[in-house]
Amino acid sequence: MNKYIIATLFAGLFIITSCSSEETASEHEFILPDEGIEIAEAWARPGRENGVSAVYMHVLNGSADTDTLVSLSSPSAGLVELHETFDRGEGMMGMRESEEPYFPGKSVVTMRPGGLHVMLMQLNEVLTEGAEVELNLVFSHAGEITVTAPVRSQD
Ligand SMILES: [Cu+2]
Repeated sequence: MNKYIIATLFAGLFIITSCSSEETASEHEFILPDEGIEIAEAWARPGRENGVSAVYMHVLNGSADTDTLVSLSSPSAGLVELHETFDRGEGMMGMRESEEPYFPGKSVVTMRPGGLHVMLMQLNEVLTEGAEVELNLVFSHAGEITVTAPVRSQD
């Protein structure tokens, strides 16, 4: 093996490792379903009664087409919305309802703290660590999916 080949191998290795950002790394941890949508590793934050919580998860769309999240509900919350986090400027972060509830085909969308999340509002029960929250997601193609998310304080 001459010096040129070794240098090329190292360069290739560097490109591979530098490309594996958090987002692409999580895509490779999951095997997409043959069709439709699967939810992986859902979890929820603790919350007080009448307060709020957030649910995070990986949405695996195995279908070739983009799917749209058309409705969200939970027996534990009066109001459930898909939220996105945005930069309000001056170091302040805000969140608002996502106007693009789209999940591209053959890909994984990750909901995580500081990013996209399902917001539970008007909680009708206390969500303590170790409890579980049921969440119903309705997609235009994949239909209704019910997820049981364990409550924990850290991701
Ligand atoms: Cu939110």
